[in-house]
Amino acid sequence: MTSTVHPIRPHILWGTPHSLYTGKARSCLIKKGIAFAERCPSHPDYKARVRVAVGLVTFPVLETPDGQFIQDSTDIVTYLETLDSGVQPKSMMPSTPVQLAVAKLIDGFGLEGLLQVAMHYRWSYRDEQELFLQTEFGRGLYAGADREARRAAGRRVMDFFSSSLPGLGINLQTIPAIETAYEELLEALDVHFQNYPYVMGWRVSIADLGLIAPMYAHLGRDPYPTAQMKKRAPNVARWVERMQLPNTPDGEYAPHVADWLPDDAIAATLEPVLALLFKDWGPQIGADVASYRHWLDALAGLHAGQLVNINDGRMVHPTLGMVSYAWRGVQVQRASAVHGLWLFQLAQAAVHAMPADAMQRLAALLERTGGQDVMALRLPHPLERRNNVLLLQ
Ligand SMILES: N[C@@H](CCC(=O)N[C@@H](CS)C(=O)NCC(=O)O)C(=O)O
Repeated sequence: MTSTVHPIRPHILWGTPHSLYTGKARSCLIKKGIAFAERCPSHPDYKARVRVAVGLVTFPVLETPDGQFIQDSTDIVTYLETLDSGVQPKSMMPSTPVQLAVAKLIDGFGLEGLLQVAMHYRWSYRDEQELFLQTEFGRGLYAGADREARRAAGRRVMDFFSSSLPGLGINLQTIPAIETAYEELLEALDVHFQNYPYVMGWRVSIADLGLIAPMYAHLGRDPYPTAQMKKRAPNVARWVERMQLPNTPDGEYAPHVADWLPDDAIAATLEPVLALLFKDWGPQIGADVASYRHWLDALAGLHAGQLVNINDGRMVHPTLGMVSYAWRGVQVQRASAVHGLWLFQLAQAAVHAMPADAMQRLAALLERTGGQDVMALRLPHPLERRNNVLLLQ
């Protein structure tokens, strides 16, 4: 079903420049050419209307011209796909089966699999970017002209976010592996973006939107990691810029048809990226699936609509407790990420909907990229997102 883009009131994107998940929603609006205004939570309406409607202190939130408030960057993209301007040629969802499944997988990898590295480079190098971070956190909270008041507003919330490092498994033992994994990913992406402007080829997709979340606000905007990205992988830095531009000034590439690759093909240069996705996100998904199964087994009775979280509270990042797994020669201990399971489920749904011939092509791709075991993982019970939280379906 399609609805009409409101002619007068624009969409309002509630979020901030330094917010990881806002970056996904913003790039989607920009690339679809949908008029929108962006507002920070410092605006009085955030507390009065947005927070109340969403039931959580978080962003991004998309306020639609007809008065809906949509939280979650993935739900925002799903909604934007239903608008008139979301139909071809602006849809973010590849129309062929293997490309769609791969794009959804990369979407999830960006949003959850790369959260750890994004938070590491923001907070482990805090001393090198303290003033920037104070100003950026303050930008979301203080709208006045007093520079020191903005920095002070930022300082007041920064410790909350930097304290999330242990829960993400970021510590002195894991940091070398986190950095090596990221450097390998940058290298693979740099080669890919030398060949193509977008993840799935010549046209932007949901894969770019998931990946831009960590790659913009943290890794491509905070001073320390941005310098690393520019020095090591300038083609990735250029893609980050491209994702903020409405049309595609892709004149740096040889003449091309601005579409996904023909015949449901996956670019050869994307295969090393997928291999890293399975290697680096796979162990986390495996541990999270096991912790979900364990949690379900311990429930007295399972009922649809039950909140999937360690306690009964509504949380932006629900968890079922700590998990532990081996990864790149270290033991990672971190909070399980229920949201990552939901994103993995969305990718798997695309796999299960495939016709047999596509499944065969996907199987060959998984064999080449080491993804068979990861894609064979099964959630013990489907998750559902409703009323801005994750529930048992
Ligand atoms: N799944 C949500 C996550 C949103 C999110 O984590 N937003 C951050 C700001 S970028 C936040 O509100 N963090 C506060 C918290 O974790 O409690 C989405 O995709 O929009």
